[in-house]
Amino acid sequence: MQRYDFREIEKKWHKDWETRRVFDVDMVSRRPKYYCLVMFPYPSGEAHMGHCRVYTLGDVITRYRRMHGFNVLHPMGWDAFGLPAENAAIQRRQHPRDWTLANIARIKKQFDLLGLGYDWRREVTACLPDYYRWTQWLFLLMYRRGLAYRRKAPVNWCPTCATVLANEQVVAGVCWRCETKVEKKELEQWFLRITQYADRLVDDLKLLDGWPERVRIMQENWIGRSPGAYVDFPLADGSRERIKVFTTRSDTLYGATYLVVAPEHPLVAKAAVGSGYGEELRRFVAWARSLSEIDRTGSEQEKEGLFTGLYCFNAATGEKIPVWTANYVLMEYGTGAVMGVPAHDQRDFEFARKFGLPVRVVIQGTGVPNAANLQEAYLGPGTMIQSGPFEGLPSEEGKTQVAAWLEGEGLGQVTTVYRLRDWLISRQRYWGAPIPVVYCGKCGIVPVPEDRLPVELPYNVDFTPGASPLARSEEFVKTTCPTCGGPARRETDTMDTFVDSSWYYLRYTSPGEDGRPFTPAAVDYWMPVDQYVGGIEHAVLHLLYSRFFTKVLYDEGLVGFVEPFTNLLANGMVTLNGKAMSKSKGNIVSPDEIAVKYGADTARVFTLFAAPPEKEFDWTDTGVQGVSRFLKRVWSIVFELKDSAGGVGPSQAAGDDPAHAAGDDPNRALLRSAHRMLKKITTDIDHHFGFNTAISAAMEMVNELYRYQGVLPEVQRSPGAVRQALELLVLSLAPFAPHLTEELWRALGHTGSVHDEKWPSWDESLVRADEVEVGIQVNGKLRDRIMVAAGTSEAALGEIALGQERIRASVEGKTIVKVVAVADRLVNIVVK
Ligand code: ANZ
Ligand code: ZN
Repeated sequence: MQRYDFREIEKKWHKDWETRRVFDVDMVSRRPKYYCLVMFPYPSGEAHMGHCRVYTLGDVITRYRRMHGFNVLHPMGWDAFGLPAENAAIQRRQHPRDWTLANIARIKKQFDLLGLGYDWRREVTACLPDYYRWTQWLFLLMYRRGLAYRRKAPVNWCPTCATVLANEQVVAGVCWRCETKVEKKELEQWFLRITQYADRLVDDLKLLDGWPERVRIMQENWIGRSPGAYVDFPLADGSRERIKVFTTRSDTLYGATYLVVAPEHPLVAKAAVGSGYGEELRRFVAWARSLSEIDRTGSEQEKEGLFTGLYCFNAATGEKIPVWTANYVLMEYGTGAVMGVPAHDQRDFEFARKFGLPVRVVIQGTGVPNAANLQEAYLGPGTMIQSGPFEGLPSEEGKTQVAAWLEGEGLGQVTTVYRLRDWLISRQRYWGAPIPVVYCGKCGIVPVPEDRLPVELPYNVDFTPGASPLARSEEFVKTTCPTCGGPARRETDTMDTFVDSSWYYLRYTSPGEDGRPFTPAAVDYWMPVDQYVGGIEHAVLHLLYSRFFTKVLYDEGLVGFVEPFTNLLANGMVTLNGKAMSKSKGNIVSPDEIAVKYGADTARVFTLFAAPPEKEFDWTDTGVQGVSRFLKRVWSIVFELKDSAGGVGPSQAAGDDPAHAAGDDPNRALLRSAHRMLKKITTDIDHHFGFNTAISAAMEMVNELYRYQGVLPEVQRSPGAVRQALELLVLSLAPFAPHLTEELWRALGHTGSVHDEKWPSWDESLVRADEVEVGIQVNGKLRDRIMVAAGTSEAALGEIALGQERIRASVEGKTIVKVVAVADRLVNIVVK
């Protein structure tokens, strides 16, 4: 028998697939299309087993769909702009472009080593001008549609380096490079108006039933749509000024016993001027500003607050109520001011109890105490009480009626607010797509004309600390105005890399297109993506931004669909000793290492077998060894049994009909095991990508084959049964272990590739159990269990049941009223 020399085998088949261009696809195929996409990687350093896992998932789905007769697009590319390249430039004096391209070459080799089948003609590299030219074009499209705009926003600023820092470059409040305390600075920045699409981004989530529910919920929460009302509270200082609050519960207006404004609210600064509270207020505001949003809003967070010295009127009750400021109210949400309703809002409740503010119950739920001895806020619906003319209304109705009354009085408006903010895309750094606008003294902001794209990144720039390398490049900055020809300056901000990844899936459909970002016919044919695979860490931003881009392109008439990704598989991470594998943490297992030691097929099968794809799993060497043994056993059993197998093709030796042999015939049993394995593997993959249980089923089958070989002498083996069992095993392992199975398929006498074979179908009559257990009840009580032939008729079942010893005993002396039987399940005998 030949040795399982995986190194030789894997090399041989890589070359074969490569020369036959097996994974190249085009649009002329008669097969139905299938677009299988895995999120493109950021090319830092080299790939680790986390990459191996997710890209294997994509490859298995691709090979599986090909075997089902689909024309499968499976492309790969590089999310190649971004901060780490720039950091590498600073730390190692290597140019970001050189560093990135070298990494790409390295990772590409690793991918080839794993036998991942890509159509490399479609490779997309986000940092190259032929791609970012169209990223810039899309920015201009947004600008033209009023979706890109500029305004002041705070950035992290290191005064020593005189540079803007990304959030990741601020480590415990100081600059990562020089450890100076980081400050906030206001700069003009570019935003994309994603909030204009907030409603559609929520509403269309219902189209995505091929997405995991938890991802849809995360998106919904991120957008955070809240229907409610603005309510105005006139200040009680005779100034006619009003404080506008946002509430989702206008039905609780009569229970508002105070107001709270955010520490950053302009009213606080005003109150601090010339009041006895000034000093204390200023100190409080400084303290609150230093906290992060999470620290301020977490439910665990201690509520801190201060009375501002101001009062206002509750227009509904006519009461004069105090105005406070507190850490738990955010300036960026709603209006930055809240009406405090302690009886019905938990945060208000805790705040009121702490500072002795009155608590008034205005919604009476069933079984809820209406006195002031509440232990916590009552959040549910109920009947409005202590609410003037609205007394007795159900609270749901109260929401609309109170809001309508407020509108009528000119004291409020019905509105909806969102948690979603516009997308800040400006980055004050070098390694990104330059934002294609210029500033002219005469004409103002002027977009670069499309035919002058791309605005190319200059190669020779200065990476030493200081302003952004682009801002210091005179050659880049100095330009002429496209409108008036006068002197102008280029924008030096580059785009967030999430912009690059918001449309790459479209570029794959037509990578050579150089008149527009993609060819409409190609997008029509391939899109939407049938199966998207990627890490759960992208569940919110990347997916939201891509959905937003798609909707804008739809509105522009460039695509004919509103959602880019029909089905989503969110895979879990691979950890090492409980920590996510990552280059920067230095805890990496390299796929090369595993491929050299055990083979690519082992690396692939291990990542699939270790856990269901959605779950994270911890890397173990013993797990890898187990899988390696399994593949060796597959190899050996095929070689050991192949001489007992009949010839290739449908020819069957006379008299060799194992499928119809007696129930206990070992040849028939082998065949049944093979068909059951096939059914289990197919349905596990189809229903929930259950690759791990699919592989277990193949493992059982291998055990079955060894048992068969042990008990049945060669002369009694059915050549037909052996061939079918071996072929079904090899075919159903083909997507998982593509090299091993390719070799075994040939060893079984085939001349073509196993990957060009059709996925087999199972024989249901073989799969079905021969015997089933049936319970027998007397008056609904279980009295006996018996084994009968599967499919026994209901009438016959009744007869058999009545003939059983125990049943006879338990019905003796009674009258049988009726016998109800359910085939293959149970019999119930009703007696009196
Ligand atoms: C009065 C009230 C009574 C409220 C009640 C709730 C329950 P969601 O659903 O998340 O949108 N709120 C408004 N602006 C806020 C801000 N800037 N910072 C912190 N909290 C703010 O939450 C809306 C509710 O959160 C609003 O409705 C408001 O409190 C509070 F029984 O108004 B509510
Ligand atoms: Zn000009």
